[in-house]
Amino acid sequence: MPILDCRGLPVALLALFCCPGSGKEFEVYIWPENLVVEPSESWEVNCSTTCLQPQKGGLEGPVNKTLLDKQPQWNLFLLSNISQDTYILCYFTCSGKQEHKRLNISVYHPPKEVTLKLQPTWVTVGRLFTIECRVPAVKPLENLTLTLFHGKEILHHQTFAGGTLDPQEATATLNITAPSGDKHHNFSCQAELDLRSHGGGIIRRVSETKMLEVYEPMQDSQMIIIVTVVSVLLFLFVTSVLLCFVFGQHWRQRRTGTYGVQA
Ligand SMILES: *[C@@H]1O[C@H](CO)[C@@H](O)[C@H](O)[C@H]1NC(C)=O
Ligand SMILES: *[C@@H]1O[C@H](CO)[C@@H](O)[C@H](O)[C@H]1NC(C)=O
Ligand SMILES: *[C@@H]1O[C@H](CO)[C@@H](O)[C@H](O)[C@H]1NC(C)=O
Ligand SMILES: *[C@@H]1O[C@H](CO)[C@@H](O)[C@H](O)[C@H]1NC(C)=O
Ligand SMILES: *[C@@H]1O[C@H](CO)[C@@H](O)[C@H](O)[C@H]1NC(C)=O
Ligand SMILES: *[C@@H]1O[C@H](CO)[C@@H](O)[C@H](O)[C@H]1NC(C)=O
Ligand SMILES: CC(=O)N[C@H]1CO[C@H](CO)[C@@H](O)[C@@H]1O
Repeated sequence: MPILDCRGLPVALLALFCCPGSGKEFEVYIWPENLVVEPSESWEVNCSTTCLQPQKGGLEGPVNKTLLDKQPQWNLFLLSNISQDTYILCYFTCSGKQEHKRLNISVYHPPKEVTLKLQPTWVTVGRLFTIECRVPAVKPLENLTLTLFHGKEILHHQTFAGGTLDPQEATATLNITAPSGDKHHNFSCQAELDLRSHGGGIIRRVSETKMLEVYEPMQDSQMIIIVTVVSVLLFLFVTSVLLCFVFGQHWRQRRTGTYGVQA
C-alpha cells in the first residue's frame, strides 16, 4: 500500500484527532474523485471547500505538484510524474478545525502492442495448431482481457489474476484443430484494459490479422490417385513402345533371313 510521506502525516493525524465527535461544519471536495493515469501524464486536480474563509488549505502526498491557480475557496494543482499507485489528501482549515478528502490515484500501463503468432502457419484439416497472443508490460493485469478471434467469431477469452505492482507481460495460448471449409482462415487477438472501476475508460488494441492455410486431406488423396494413374499409363505406353520395337526387329530379322536363303 502507498505510504504518505512525512509532510502528509501531521495533516492526516490532525484531521483524525483535532475534532472528535463534532459534526462537520464545512465540506472539502476534490475533483476528479478518481484518477487513473499513465506514468507520463500530468493531471489537474481541484481541491475546494464550502468554508467561506479558510485559514489554510493544500494538498499532501508523495507526488510532484504545482499550484496553477488559487482562490480563497479552491486550489488548482497540476500533478505530474506519478509512477506508482498512491493517494493524495486535500485539506482545509476553517475556524481552527480541519477536514480532508482523499483521492486514490491508480497508474496504468496500456497494451501498447499486441502480437499474434500461429504455429504452424499451414496445416491439414483436423490437425492441431497453436494460437499465441502476447502483450508486453500491462497494468493492472486483473483488468485485462485477451480475446482470440477466428474471423469475427470469438474463440477464447483470457483474464488474469493481478496483485503485482509492476507491469507484467500477458499471454493467451490456445491449441485448436484446423477448421475445414475455406483454404485461408484469418485469426486476430484483442487486448482490452477496462479501467472503469478505477474511474477511467476502456482501452482496446487489436493485433495484425494472421492467416492460416488449411489443406484438405481429400485433395492429397486425389493427387495420389492422379499421380498413380498417370504413372501406370506412362508405364503401359513405354512398355508397348518397347514391345513394338522388339517384335518389329524380330519380324524383320525373320524376313531378311528368308530372303537370304532364297538368294
Ligand atoms: C474548483 O472547484 C470549485 C468548486 O467546485 C469551483 O467553484 C472552481 O471554479 C473550480 N476551479 C477551477 C479552476 O476549475
Ligand atoms: C520523477 O519521479 C522520480 C521518483 O519517483 C524521480 O527520480 C524523477 O527525477 C522525477 N522526474 C521528474 C521529471 O520530475
Ligand atoms: C481509496 O482507497 C482506499 C483503500 O484502498 C479505500 O478504502 C477508499 O474507499 C478509496 N477511496 C475512494 C474515494 O475511492
Ligand atoms: C479491475 O480490477 C479491480 C481490482 O484492482 C477490480 O476490483 C475490478 O472489479 C476490476 N474491474 C474490471 C472491469 O475488471
Ligand atoms: C499446446 O500444445 C503444445 C504442444 O503442441 C503444448 O506444449 C502446450 O502446453 C499446449 N497448450 C495448451 C494451452 O494446451
Ligand atoms: C483474410 O484477410 C485478408 C486480408 O488480410 C482478406 O483479404 C481476406 O478476405 C480475409 N479472409 C477471410 C476469410 O476473412
Ligand atoms: C515525490 C516526487 O516524485 N518528487 C519528485 C519531484 O520532481 C523532482 C524533480 O523535478 C524529483 O527529484 C522528485 O523526486
